[in-house]
Amino acid sequence: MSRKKENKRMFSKRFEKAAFKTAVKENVKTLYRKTIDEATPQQLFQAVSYAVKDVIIDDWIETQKRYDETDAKTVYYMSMEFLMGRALGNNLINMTAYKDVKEALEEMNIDLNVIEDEEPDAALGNGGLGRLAACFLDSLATLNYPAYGCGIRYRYGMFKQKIENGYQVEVPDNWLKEGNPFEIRREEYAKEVRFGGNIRFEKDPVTGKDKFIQENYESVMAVPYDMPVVGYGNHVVNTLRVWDAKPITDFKLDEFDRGNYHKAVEQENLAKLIVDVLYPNDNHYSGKELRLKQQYFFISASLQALIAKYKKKHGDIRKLYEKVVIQMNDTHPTVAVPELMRLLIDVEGLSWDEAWEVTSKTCAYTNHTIMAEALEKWPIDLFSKLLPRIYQIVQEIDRRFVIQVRETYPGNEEKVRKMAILMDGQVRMANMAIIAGFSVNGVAKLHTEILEKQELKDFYQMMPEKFNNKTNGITQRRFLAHGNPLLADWITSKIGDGWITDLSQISKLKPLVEDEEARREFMEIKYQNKVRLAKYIKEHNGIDVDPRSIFDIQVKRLHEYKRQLLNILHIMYLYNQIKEHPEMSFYPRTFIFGAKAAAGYLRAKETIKLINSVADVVNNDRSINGKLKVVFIEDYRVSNAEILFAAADVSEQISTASKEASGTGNMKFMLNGAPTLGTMDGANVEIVQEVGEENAFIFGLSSQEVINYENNGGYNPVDIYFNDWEIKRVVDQLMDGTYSNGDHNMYINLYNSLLNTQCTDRADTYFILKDFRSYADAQKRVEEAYRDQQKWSKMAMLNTACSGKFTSDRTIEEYVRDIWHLEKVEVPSGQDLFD
Ligand code: 475
Repeated sequence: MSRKKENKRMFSKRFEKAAFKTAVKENVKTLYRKTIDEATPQQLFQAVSYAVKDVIIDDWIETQKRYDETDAKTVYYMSMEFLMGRALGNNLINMTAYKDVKEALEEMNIDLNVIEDEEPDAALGNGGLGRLAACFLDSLATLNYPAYGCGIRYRYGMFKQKIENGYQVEVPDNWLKEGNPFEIRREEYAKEVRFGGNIRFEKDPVTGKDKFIQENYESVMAVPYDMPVVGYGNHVVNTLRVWDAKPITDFKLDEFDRGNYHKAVEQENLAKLIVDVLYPNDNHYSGKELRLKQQYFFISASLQALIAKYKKKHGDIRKLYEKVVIQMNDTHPTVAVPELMRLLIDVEGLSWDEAWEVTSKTCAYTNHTIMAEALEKWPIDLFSKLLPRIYQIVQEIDRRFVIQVRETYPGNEEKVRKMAILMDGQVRMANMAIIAGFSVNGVAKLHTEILEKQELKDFYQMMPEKFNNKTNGITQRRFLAHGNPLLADWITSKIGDGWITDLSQISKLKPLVEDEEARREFMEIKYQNKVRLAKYIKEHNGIDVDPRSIFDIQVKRLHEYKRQLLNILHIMYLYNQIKEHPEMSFYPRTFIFGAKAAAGYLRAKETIKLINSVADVVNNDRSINGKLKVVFIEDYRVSNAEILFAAADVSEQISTASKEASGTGNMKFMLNGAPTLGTMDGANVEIVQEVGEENAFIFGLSSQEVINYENNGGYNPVDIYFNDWEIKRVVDQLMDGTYSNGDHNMYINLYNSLLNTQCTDRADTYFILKDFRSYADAQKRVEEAYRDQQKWSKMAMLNTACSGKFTSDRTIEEYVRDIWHLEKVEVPSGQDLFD
């Protein structure tokens, strides 16, 4: 039997173990001229992955063929970020072959978990927004919807974080160095992308139409790499298409530039630079020219490819929106609007009005943050120099829109000032996305309400029909089936495996909450997962933590609004109390952090140093008998996140109310049975609604209270500082050398951020001191609740049982119903066809 045929059979309904083992052996031999026993773990990872890919390929071909035959409408999810994590384990889960493969490898003396650990995370994203895109791709494939993810194949993804002497050090993430077994380079679909130069205007002598010719530009070739996105148990394989750049080879240069050595070198440099590295800022705009180049690069290439694909089957480009919908993941891909206009007008020959109809029926926009510093506003001179033709189109979109505003609100120039795209020398990308898109959505109920009532109020008033909410979700395939196999198997033994593709079924666990034996089993699994994490911590940090202590975990990007500082200040406060009252009863606690700080974000980096310094002091103080441990997990990323969520007792979701658009980590903790300790912010609100306030620990200002303080003033942290001596003591400990070996300046930026109005426009911008007491009280309630293990186990189990709403499958079905209007396409298995 050919290897291909063997592979096809081995993952079909009955797993062909022998065929699989042969394929792995053959791969080790052909790739490395080695036997299984001689191969390194990395070589085994490659060999296993190629065997798996071989099977995926058949379903991939079949899926694309079915899409073609059915001529189904397709969503293009445009995103600068796809935080995919590792592929091998997830692909095996979704192929429903994980256990079989694990067993087969065991028979060859290979540990699948060890092999999985050889795979670098595909970290092509920062945090929430990028991971959401990855969860959406998983759900789209699992729900049989035709979809492409379109993005950039960064040579370097999110930096690796090392902790040296308590400080974050960024190390380049050379994730492709061993090769990526799952990707396929598609040279034949390469597209040219042009930057800069000038636009010459001509009238076509024959048609009399205006023609715009770009001259003296620089250009690069965009070359796509396709990565398979495997649906769960349905033989669907969708595509994540990420673009690489290569220089235009000499013969393709303009006539004018042929033999221009200098220009050739320049284009080579541009190609290298453009896809070199992911910008590591989360919830933050960096107005760098290279970033705009990246945006236009992948958008232009993706749109050219999508139009070419459409035209293969369809004659009338004016009906594009019937077969294509483009979802813009925040404003980063918003240049899709004028680029689609350009392609339709300049290349396809449509009139402005025709092009506008197509564009505004094709593009939709998701907003992910209301943080002012994240708003993309490009300086007009930068924008127009880099994208001269695009800028002309933006000007025309703006001109026409402003006329409309003046018609709607005669004499109200304030409206124009607030809503125009071009204002004060800037191109406001969000305004363009809202004006051109047919849909504008927020990512949680509260977030969407804040958009409608505050941030985007004027747009909402003028075009309310565009606005809608799509509460985020997460994929239970990765964050339960793969990340927490013990709990996954237990749930399946109780309620069947329907939850894997229909998470609403997880509510069937609810009656079991009253079953003492079930609760004991549930807690035993949590304990085993805590042991697994304790082992990880011992290996990576050299710290002993007690799996019987409360595992209190805050893992997410480091940002002031997420308030890791509140968490660590509270730990300092607890430590003071334990030292002062050694006799006081105190349930042992392990506080665990994981967070990357943007490289240039000073206060964020100082917070990391503070956490590590507090960890040093507390963990080495024998007088507290191990009651308190603090652990900072180095290089928090998707792969170790899976271990952390499974092991958590308490989920820290403590952002300043109104600032966290949704949060998705909160959902991953809930799914894994960790109650939320949090503010009424983002999706926490909906989590509490599902699980009941008595099964969460809620504290702090409401979003309305925060917004009122922001608008009217009336909060002065100095009052709290002087009236609450315990708070004063911890704040002073930032400066007195307790956590800095006597250095009085180490945390000065943190100290000033809390108290000093000269350093920020408002002291304690994120209401840390204001919420401190309320947070400490909530932490006290956590301790009391945990002491009652019967009560706690009910709470924990109820969190899992009530998490059904937060699957990304539900989110995707809502996008499909309200925005994308796709139809499901069934894909027969290879076996049904050929055997
Ligand atoms: C929100 N990232 C979460 C999540 O909707 C929400 C990346 C590059 C440049 C600027 N910003 C980013 C974000 O804005 C981001 O990750 N936003 C997050 O999106 C998914 O759950 O609350 O903070």
